[in-house]
Amino acid sequence: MPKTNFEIKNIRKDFPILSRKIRGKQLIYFDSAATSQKPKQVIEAMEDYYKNHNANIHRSIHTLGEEATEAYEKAHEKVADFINAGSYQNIVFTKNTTESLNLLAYSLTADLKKGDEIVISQMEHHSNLVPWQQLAKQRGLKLEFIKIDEEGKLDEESINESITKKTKIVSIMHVSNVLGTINDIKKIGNIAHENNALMVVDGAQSIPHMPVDVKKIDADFYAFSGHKMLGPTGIGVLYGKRELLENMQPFLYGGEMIREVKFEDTKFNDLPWKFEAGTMNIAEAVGLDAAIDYLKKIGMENIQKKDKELTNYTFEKLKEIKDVKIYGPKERGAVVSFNVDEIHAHDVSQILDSEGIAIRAGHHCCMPLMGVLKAHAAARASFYFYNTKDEIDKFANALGKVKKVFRV
Ligand code: C6P
Repeated sequence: MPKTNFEIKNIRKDFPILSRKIRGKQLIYFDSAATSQKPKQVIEAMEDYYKNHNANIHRSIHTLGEEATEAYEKAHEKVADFINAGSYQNIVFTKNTTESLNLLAYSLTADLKKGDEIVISQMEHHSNLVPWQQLAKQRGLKLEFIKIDEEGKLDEESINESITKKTKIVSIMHVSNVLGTINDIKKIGNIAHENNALMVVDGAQSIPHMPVDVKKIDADFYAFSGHKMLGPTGIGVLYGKRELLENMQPFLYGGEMIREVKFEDTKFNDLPWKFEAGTMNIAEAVGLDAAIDYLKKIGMENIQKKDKELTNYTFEKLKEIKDVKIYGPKERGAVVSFNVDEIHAHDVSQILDSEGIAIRAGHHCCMPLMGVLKAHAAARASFYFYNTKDEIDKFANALGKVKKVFRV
C-alpha cells in the first residue's frame, strides 16, 4: 500500500461542514453518492480564483485573462493525468455526467441508421438511459438492455446475447449508484470492440472511489462529475479517444468553439475547445483541479481501501438487523441500499434525519431498476473516506429507533 498520512481526524478537519450540527445532533453525512462534501482546499482555491485571478478565458490578452486561461487549461491537464488520458485534448469539460452522456447522444450518432442497436443495462441511471432511449425513438434504433441477475450483477449470458454485430454503442455504468455493483467494464468493452461497437462508460460512481485508467480499460468514452469527487457542482468531464472526438460534430455551437466563422460556414476549434462553447465553468475547473490534488495526496488506493472497509462494516451491521433487506452483491462500491420491512424509505430517511444522519431515499434516478427490484423506493447510505465506523454504529442504532417508531 502506498505511504500516506491518512489520519482520519486530520482529514475530517479539512471538511468544515462535517462539524455541523443538525437538529442539535452531530451531522453524519451518508449521502456522498449524491454529492460529496468539499475540503477547505477546494473552497479556498475557488475563493482565491475569484479574489485574485477572475477573468474570461481564451479571449483577453491582459494578465488576469492569461492567468485564468492558464488555470483552466491546467485543470484539463490535471484531469488527463488523473485518469491516464494521455493528453488534455482528450478531456472535454461539461456541466456534469448527464451533460457528458447527452453530448454523446447528440454528437456520436451521426452515422447511425434505422435498425442499429444501442446496448445499455437494466441498472443504468436515468442519465445513461433517457438520452439513448430518446435518440432510439427519434432515429428508429433499437435499445437493448443487459439484464441483472438475482444478486444484482450484470447477467453474463445476457451480456453475450445483447451485444451483437448490430450493436453500434454499448453504454454501461462502472459502479451502480443503487446496487453498488462494480461492473467489469473492460470485459464488456472487449465484447463491444469485437463487434465493432463503441464502449461508453458512466463513471459517476467509480472515479471518486477507485483508481481509474481509461487506457487500461480501453474505454472509448468515460463520463463523470466533479461534484462527487470533492469538487464543486457545475463541472463534469467527458474523456474520449482522440480520433473519435476529432470526427464528432460539436454538441453546442457559439463563441470560442470556432477557429473561423464566415457568413456561410464555420471552421471549428481544436480539441477539446471544439466541444466547449461559450464562457465555461472556470472557477469550477480550478476547484476540480484542487479536488484532484487532494485525492492524489491521500491516494486512490487508500480511498478505495477505506471505502471498502466502511461499506463491508455497514453490510455486516445491517445484516444483523431483522427485517432489513439489502440490495446488490456483497462485493460492491461505497453504497448500501436497503429497505426496512414495509416502512417507506422516505420515513426511514426522515427519522434518521432527526438523529442528524443524512441518507438518500427514493428511486435514485433509476426508476426502471426499482421496477426490476420490485421496490417502489429504497433507502441508501453512501460513504466516503471521511466517514467513520463510529458513525456507522450510530446509524445502525438509529435504525433500531426507526423500527420502534413503526413498531416493526
Ligand atoms: N447519481 C445519486 O444520488 P450528475 O447528476 O449528472 O452529476 O450525475 C448523474 C449520474 C449518472 N450516473 C450515475 C451512476 C450516477 O450515480 C449519477 C448521479 C446521484 O445516485 C444523483 S441522482
